[in-house]
Amino acid sequence: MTASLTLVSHHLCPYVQRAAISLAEKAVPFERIYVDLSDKPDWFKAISPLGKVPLLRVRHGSAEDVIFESAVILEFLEETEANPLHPTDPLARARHRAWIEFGSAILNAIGRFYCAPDEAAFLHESRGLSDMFARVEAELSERQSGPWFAGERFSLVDAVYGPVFRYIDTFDRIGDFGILDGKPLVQAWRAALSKRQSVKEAVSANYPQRLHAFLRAKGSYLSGIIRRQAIAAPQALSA
Ligand SMILES: N[C@@H](CCC(=O)N[C@@H](CS)C(=O)NCC(=O)O)C(=O)O
Repeated sequence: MTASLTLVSHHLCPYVQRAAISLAEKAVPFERIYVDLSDKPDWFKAISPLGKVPLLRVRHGSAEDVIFESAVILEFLEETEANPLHPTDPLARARHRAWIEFGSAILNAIGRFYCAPDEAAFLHESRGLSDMFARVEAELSERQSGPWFAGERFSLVDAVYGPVFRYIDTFDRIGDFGILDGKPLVQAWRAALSKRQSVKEAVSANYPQRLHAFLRAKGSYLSGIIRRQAIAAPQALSA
């Protein structure tokens, strides 16, 4: 496709990352610009119907279209760019789309986990997350082999779960919450994704520090744990 693409991003957004990973896997050149979601510029409000990132600006000649919603952006890239990341079989493709949706549900659960106001809510959300990953473990156990969700071929499901596991990396630096305990296939998938170049390069180098500062400022139960750790060991978590 001969269009120039701009991915309107935010440094921490996992939905943006899935689009960046897809573009990298397809070797499609694109520009990336960042917006401050706490102070959205007028141009962004004008072109983002839901006020959310990611947006994909597609410029062809002097015309421009804007696509919103990450799942739609992924599908658009599948339809317009080479190097497919969806399987060709319709049933397999439907299953992949369903697990992408499940990945979004996990992201919502992660948001509830780090926003939980007190210990009871926090434990409830961590159990909920553990149960969701148990479902993923069961799904992976149906596959013949790794390293990716569907075996040898990296797919859009992988592009979605790479950013999911990035949260778990940061949570692990804060404490042992046991979310992935007893889930060896999920752990192996997570390890493979953390080494994939497109996944690594979907965020900037200071992403862990940014996410850590974001979580600390939430005023949640998790923020309290981070603050107490910072008092006990001032250097440990900022590295
Ligand atoms: N369903 C949307 C979710 C995107 C989303 O939630 N983006 C967040 C950042 S990760 C956002 O822009 N939130 C707007 C805000 O914080 O005001 C998608 O898949 O693109």
